[in-house]
Amino acid sequence: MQFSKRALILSASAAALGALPTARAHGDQDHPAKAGPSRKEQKDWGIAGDPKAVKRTIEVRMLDTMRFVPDRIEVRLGETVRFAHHNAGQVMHEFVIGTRKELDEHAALMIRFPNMEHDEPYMAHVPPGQRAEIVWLFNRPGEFEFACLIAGHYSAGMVGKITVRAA
Ligand SMILES: [Cu+2]
Repeated sequence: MQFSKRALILSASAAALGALPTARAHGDQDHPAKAGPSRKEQKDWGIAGDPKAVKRTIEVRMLDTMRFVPDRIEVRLGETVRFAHHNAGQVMHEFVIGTRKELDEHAALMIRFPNMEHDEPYMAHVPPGQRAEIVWLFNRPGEFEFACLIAGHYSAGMVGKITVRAA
């Protein structure tokens, strides 16, 4: 399931951009058998964190006004953060961390394929009234975003910023 989604993203990116992101294609070929939420893959915005390393929990509420509260988050480089999500709304919401470019591409796919299943360690899918959490290690500095990629939500502004600062 994950592999086919990744293939879908790669082929859609290729169609959109006219070129494959070679680093990613290479990585997929090297590690074809690894799948599942426990997989640790270095991304530009960090890597799946060890729950034992968590020293800080950030609560994030998801609202049907297509907003996250808070929508600005600052972390230190090297910090492992537990995000504790609460969907306070009546519809499904998601929390997906990424670069602006990755989220833009993924959101476009979600509009074309609204029922596409996707699950990665940097995502949470939270049904109405429910809670979820993810643990993420921010081991790359920079400006990143988090977004709800459910069709229509991202374009309605369901997005926030994460700044990772070197100490
Ligand atoms: Cu949403």
